[in-house]
Amino acid sequence: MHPSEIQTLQEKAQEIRRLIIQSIGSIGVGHVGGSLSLAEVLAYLYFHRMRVDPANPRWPDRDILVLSKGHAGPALYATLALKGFFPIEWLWTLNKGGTNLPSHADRNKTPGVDMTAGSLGQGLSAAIGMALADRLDGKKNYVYAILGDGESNEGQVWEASMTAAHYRLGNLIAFTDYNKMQIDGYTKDIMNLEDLSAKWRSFNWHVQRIDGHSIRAIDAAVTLAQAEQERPSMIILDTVKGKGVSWSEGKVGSHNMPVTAEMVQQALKELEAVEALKG
Ligand SMILES: Cc1ncc(C[n+]2csc(CCOP(=O)(O)OP(=O)(O)O)c2C)c(N)n1
Ligand SMILES: [Mg+2]
Repeated sequence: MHPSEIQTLQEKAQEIRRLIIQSIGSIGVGHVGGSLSLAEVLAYLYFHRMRVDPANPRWPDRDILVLSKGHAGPALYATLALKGFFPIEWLWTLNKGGTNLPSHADRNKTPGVDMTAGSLGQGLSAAIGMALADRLDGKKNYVYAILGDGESNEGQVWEASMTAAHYRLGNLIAFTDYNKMQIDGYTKDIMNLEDLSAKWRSFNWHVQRIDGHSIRAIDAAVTLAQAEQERPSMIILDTVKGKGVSWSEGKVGSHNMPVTAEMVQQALKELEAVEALKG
């Protein structure tokens, strides 16, 4: 990837972060932490890798993303709005009465959302169904799925893991947003996942573990994952919950938190400062 492309995608990730904070700020409370940790992977997928058409959200040959950790809806909405699936102004209706953007992703409400989620543990199974169907139809697309580390406490994730490997779903690329925290505390204390790479490998997946905030690393990993055609891929993203904003970064309390107008202003300054440093 050319350095200028990486720079552009890093800036896009910061833009996604600013919109996440502004949209959650407009209702005053929401899932900040697990939304901010996804900014780079979503920027990369939607602005570099996925074949989608904002003018035709249900284009049958598109690449698909299942955001299994559906509570991070605000991150997906910010990305889809920037990509042109719907007007940016919709973001200021987040989770309000009559909105098209409920706090958890809903495919029947939001253009560009490919799967409804929020009840944790189910998204990978849905992604497997889509990947199987698309392969049967002879499509050349990819199905992506994003899981949480806390979500991976769910038994259904591991049933799905076995199933995807059994059916040799080379067109399925999943990510675990390994931000080390979940709703009630640190993942290592609640249900230790380690050795997470070894677990997925033993289920016969192609596994990589990378810095989930590095566009370059994400690009290299997705490229390798696409080259693997006989096995599904898991890309474990080492991330930081609440990344990019001092009042949320690395804080368990950022999971679902109040966001005041002052906090929005502070966050916007911090996120712009980072961009200026990089530029
Ligand atoms: C089946 C189910 N159980 C419980 C919840 C409540 N819940 C919402 S988010 C969350 C924590 C998820 O942790 P993680 O997957 O690590 O998310 P992230 O850190 O990315 O926010 C829980 C328990 C839920 N949405 N679904
Ligand atoms: Mg987590």
